[in-house]
Amino acid sequence: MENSEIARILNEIADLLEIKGDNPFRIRSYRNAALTIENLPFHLETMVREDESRLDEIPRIGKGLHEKIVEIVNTGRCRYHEDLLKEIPHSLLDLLRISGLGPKKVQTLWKELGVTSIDDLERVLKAGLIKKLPGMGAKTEEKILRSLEEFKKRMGRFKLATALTYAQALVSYLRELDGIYQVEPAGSLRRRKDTIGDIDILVTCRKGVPVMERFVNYREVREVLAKGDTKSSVILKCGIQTDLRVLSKESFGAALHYFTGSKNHNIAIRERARKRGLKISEYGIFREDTGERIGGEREEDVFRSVGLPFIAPELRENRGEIEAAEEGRLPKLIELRDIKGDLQIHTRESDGANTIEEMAASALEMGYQYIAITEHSKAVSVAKGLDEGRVLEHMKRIEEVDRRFKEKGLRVLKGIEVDILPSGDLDLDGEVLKRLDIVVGAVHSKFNMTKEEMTERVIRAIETGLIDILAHPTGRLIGEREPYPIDMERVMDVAKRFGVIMELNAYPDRLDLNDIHCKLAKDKGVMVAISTDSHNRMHLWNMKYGIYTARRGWLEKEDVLNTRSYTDLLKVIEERRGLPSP
Ligand code: DGT
Ligand code: CA
Ligand code: CA
Ligand code: ZN
Repeated sequence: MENSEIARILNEIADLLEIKGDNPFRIRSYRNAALTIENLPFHLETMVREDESRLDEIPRIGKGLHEKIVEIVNTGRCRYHEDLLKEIPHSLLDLLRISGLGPKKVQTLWKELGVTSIDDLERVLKAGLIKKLPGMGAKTEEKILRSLEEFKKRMGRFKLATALTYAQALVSYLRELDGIYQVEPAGSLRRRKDTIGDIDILVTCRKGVPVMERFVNYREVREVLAKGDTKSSVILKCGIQTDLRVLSKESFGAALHYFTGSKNHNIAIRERARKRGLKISEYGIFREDTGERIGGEREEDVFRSVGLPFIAPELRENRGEIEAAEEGRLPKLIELRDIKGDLQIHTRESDGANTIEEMAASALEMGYQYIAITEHSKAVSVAKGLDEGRVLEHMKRIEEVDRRFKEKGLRVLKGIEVDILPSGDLDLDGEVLKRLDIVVGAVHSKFNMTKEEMTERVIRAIETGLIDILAHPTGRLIGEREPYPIDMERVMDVAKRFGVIMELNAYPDRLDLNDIHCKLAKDKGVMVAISTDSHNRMHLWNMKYGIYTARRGWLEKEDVLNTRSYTDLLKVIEERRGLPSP
């Protein structure tokens, strides 16, 4: 059983308890545990089977949860979860995915109007019944209607991290079969897009039938949509559709290229082929006149046949990569191993789960040269944000840890994630901010401003000259909250003048900057910092998702701040702070 499957059950328990109006602390503990488990860098089931007691090493998992996790791992189910589902219809949970519909409202809709599904909701919205409910009104109805539209647009797409986890587990499962040669995920997953519609897997093998048999009998399969000799489709328990195709060895490369996409990239490559008297399909590369096959076993064949070097899957969006390849100016894309440190990390002092020492120790294990500890500031009171006094106290603790880790090769920087208030003022005194090694600024409130207001707000913050890095610049939460409207071009122009670095937040729900914004930053000569925004040790491993997005945004090692050595990093910050003041 995958970690994400365990996390899904725990999250559903939290949802169900919320609809019931249960104890908020209990609900939180289920949510926290789910979040932690989803982000574990190892397979929880294996660990539990080896040594159950090691569960206690994982932060935020108490005794009650401990038992439930063991039950889920051992039996694949959880009785508590099933009992809750006897009281509350499962389809009610979908309603919670609609923004503006909290558990209280869902409960009211259910009890008062008998709404138990999205379809029901649409029906009562059309009939105008919601505004008549106690505590709802026309405004609420309007808002729910808009959220519903948004929900329907994004429905059926999954976060990259979720899809990758499931795909990788499925690939290893398939690889165990005798007579299977190649197994490659293709599609948007291979391009590392931030959301994934479905998983496409390509296989070559001695015989197709046993592969298909193994595929449809995978323990994570919920439903078999189609089962054939060369193509099968299933829906996994998590809801992701997965297509498996069996290919001949001679056309594997051509098929890998075709099914990797994107569609627009494919169309452009085929057009290029046509001009050269060639025909490229998922079966191979052929001469148009004679029909003679000239390649297709390897993906490189496709590019070579149209006179191009290999183009990395992440770039294949027809956003200029073919022209760049033609002119020999493809970027040398950044890799995970180029990263030397992490510049957004929370600890227990605000809303993180681990101590400074614990985060430092994990960073050291990862081979980093530095990390920055960046707690929230006081405006984010739910996250126990720090006021000036606590910042100064915390700085001493960071210095103390830094002293101990220095000789081991890791530097711990004194940072903060200071709130950008709606006015554009910063949440902490400038004199205090100046004493920190690194200041990360971020918007965490009042997302409903107009584009002009939000742009002004962020620009004002940059113009204080006190911010080194602008964190998660659009505030999006994938599948949950749209980015707030903001004029990114203007923000980056001002950032450039002030030497401010844009963050690519690598947390799987954020990936913010997105790929297009990364490219924009590069084109404008604005540097990017890839940070995990870690709230516990395990989150440090999310760096890879940031790298994927950076690669989709054409970023090279030089474009990214935290590929710099410790001394060079300090130089960049120092230079920025030395720029002529506003
Ligand atoms: P997704 O699943 O929505 O996240 O996005 P993709 O890119 O994985 O799209 P999918 O699964 O529909 O198809 C996989 C690849 O197959 C796609 O990237 C390119 C190729 N493909 C699919 N349909 C067409 C088509 O009509 N024309 C061309 N040229 N290629 C196509
Ligand atoms: Ca796909
Ligand atoms: Ca597909
Ligand atoms: Zn933040």
